[in-house]
Amino acid sequence: MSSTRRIHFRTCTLCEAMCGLRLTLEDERVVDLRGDPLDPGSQGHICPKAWALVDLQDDPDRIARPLRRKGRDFEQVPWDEALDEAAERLDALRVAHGPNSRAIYLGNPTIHNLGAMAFGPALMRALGTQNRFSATSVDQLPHMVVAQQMWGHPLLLPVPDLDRTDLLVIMGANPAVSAGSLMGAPGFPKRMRALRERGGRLWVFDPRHSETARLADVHHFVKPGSDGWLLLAILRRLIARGAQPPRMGLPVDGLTTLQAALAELADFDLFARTGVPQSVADEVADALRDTPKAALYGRMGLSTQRFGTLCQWLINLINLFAGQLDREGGVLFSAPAVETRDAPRGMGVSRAGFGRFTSRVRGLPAFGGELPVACLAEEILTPGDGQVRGLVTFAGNPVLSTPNGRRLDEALASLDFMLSIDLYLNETTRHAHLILPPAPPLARSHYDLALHLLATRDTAKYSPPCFDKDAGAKDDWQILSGLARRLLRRSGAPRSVRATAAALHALGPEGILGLGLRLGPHGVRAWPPRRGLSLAKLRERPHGVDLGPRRAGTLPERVPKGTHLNLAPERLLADLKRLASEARSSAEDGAQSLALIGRRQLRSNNSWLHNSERLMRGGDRCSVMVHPDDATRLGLTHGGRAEIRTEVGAVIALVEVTAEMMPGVVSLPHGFGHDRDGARLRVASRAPGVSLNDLSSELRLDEASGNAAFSGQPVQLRPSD
Ligand SMILES: Nc1nc2c(c(=O)[nH]1)N[C@H]1C(S)=C(S)[C@@H](COP(=O)(O)OP(=O)(O)OC[C@H]3O[C@@H](n4cnc5c(=O)[nH]c(N)nc54)[C@H](O)[C@@H]3O)O[C@H]1N2
Ligand SMILES: Nc1nc2c(c(=O)[nH]1)N[C@H]1C(S)=C(S)[C@@H](COP(=O)(O)OP(=O)(O)OC[C@H]3O[C@@H](n4cnc5c(=O)[nH]c(N)nc54)[C@H](O)[C@@H]3O)O[C@H]1N2
Ligand code: SF4
Ligand SMILES: [Mo]
Repeated sequence: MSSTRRIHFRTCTLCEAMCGLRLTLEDERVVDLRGDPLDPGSQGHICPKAWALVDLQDDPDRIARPLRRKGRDFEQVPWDEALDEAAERLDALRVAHGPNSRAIYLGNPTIHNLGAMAFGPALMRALGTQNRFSATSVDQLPHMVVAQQMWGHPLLLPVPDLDRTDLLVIMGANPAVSAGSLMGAPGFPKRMRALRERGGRLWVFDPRHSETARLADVHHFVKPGSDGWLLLAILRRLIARGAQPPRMGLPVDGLTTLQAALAELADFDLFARTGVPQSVADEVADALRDTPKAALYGRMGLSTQRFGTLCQWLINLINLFAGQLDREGGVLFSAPAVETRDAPRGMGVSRAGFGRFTSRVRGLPAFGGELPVACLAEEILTPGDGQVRGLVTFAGNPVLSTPNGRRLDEALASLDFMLSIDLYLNETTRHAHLILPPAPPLARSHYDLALHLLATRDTAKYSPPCFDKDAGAKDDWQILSGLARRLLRRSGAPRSVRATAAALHALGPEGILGLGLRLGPHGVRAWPPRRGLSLAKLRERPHGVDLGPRRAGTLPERVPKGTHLNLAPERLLADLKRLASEARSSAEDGAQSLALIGRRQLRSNNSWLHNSERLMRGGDRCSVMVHPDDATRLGLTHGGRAEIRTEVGAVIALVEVTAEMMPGVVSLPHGFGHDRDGARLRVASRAPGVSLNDLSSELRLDEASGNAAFSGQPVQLRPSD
């Protein structure tokens, strides 16, 4: 019998790089997977994680049917019964305790999922709760806050012009491993080689000599959490040398206020605060200004620290004063084929910024209609009016991914009702009363509605499903929409609201995408109709479409009408004062302690690809990295074990002694800790590791945004058996 062979092209949905994949199938089994050289964005690049898409498809642990808790176990339930029950139990909570008694948490894979992007907002509207949480507040919230405060659009984020810049300064990011974040950077090492070949330079500031630092011309250790000072020193040098913001095509507010606030700051000893000499800050400032094409970029290490928002504000200001904001070779705004002017609302993010409401227990402000996830556990555990009694998790694993995960773990066990829409029975979903599993990534269609906004090149690509769904399986969008419509019916929503939900359902993700493409800047309305982008056109181009290099000077067209560029928003000025007051009180975290930072690995993705045999080869990787001097002082040996303790908890991990670390800093990867009862993760539980977030405190926040401040948490280490 002859075998049937076919080739399938699609976009990888695992990270922001959006790599083009080329899969070869024989008799419906994937026998080869490689980068698609004709994909205009990734140009043939892929990373080892891509194979995990195949592993997900075949994983016997992946949930195939809805599950209902029965005692300590789960039983299968038919779809309609499961959806009806979910709606009934969520609605019963509304009737008894009001809409805010139900919370929702959206995890990171939501953004990589066409159906979830298109129908997540429908579920949120139907729930009508203020208790909305997501991975945003353990990730990129500061960037959104700063963009909203400076130019009124929380999702319009400047992205380095990687392929044209001649100087890239990276602080607190490791794109050689992560493939870039808020900077889709497939094939980052190759692109850095190209930078070097054209005479360009890469400078890295990181408390670890990371994989990215290894590619750099210059690497400096910087004390975790101290980058605000370094950035301040750079900005002050620029201004001292007479730099002025160039014309941006928008009225500029706050210049004198900003200059006055900077002038008011007392001088400080940069080296003592950061470990970086003043001369280096001066050099960075001068190089950013004197190199015609240069970009400063800061990511997770900066976003998730106590002054994360301040850092991102200063980065924008430095790029602006150096003449690199919205400039070719500097940092640019992407122009996706599906227009983003209304993207915030479309994606369920309110443009309202801060101040609409605050969290019940701690009074943390909501941003964009969402509360910081660091306060989710207390909202569940604290009795009283408005207490959260029901929770929906969608594509998230907050027990491992949010600060003080142990406390949340306990909180979840106390809920009246928890629904998880997820592929796995893991550390979080084990608490659910109902689990609704979607079809896996290779069995669904894809278009990146959000991530093109953050891409280093404008492209568009539609991927049809590679496999048919199993009989009786549902896509995420069908689950979200099905649940939303049931909730609307139960709560007696007006007929017009229900009709809109029904119309959207009838359109489905493809219909919504098709409309978005036609109405977007490259759609049929912009070009002669035959040449414009449409879904039909994308279907004919399986490798995707290149929309050309990104343009400079687009900020004025992209922001809401009447927007001024605000250099000195009050909230950020207040944060500058907060930083300065720490200088006076010298609030360094305990002298005896080390500073803890996180780490990402090439063969791992947050908390959820640890069930892939292929990625997990090679034993225990959840090691704590320690500098040799610290190891000697503390009596720790390479290959031995250490207890790592914070005010929140303690874990025991394998010790890796390495001069990669800055003295005084230790690093543990995040996303591990797969040893909890009731989870069904056969591969992951073999090398479970420990959870970094059993150590992080939910009280340690970037105050300006409410984002979790992971970096620089003080820890104590001692030898353990
Ligand atoms: N392989 C792989 N790729 C991924 C992921 C993954 O889990 N695995 N996750 C994806 C996700 S969700 C995201 S958001 C992105 C994140 O993408 P990145 O931001 O590039 O990734 P991180 O590895 O978190 O990089 C943070 C860097 O900051 C350093 N750092 C920590 N604290 C500080 C500090 O205080 N100051 C300075 N200057 N540096 C500091 C760390 O040592 C580390 O090198 O990666 C994405 N890509
Ligand atoms: N200490 C510390 N904590 C961190 C970080 C850190 O660097 N340090 N990084 C933070 C960052 S940047 C992020 S983004 C978060 C991630 O935090 P989360 O988003 O909460 O967690 P993930 O590990 O991404 O878990 C994803 C979940 O979605 C499920 N899933 C995967 N694909 C799909 C799908 O298509 N549909 C559905 N319905 N479910 C799916 C998986 O089974 C898994 O349960 O972690 C954050 N936490
Ligand atoms: S870099 Fe990201 S998008 Fe590219 S193959 Fe790896 S996981 Fe997929
Ligand atoms: Mo993330």
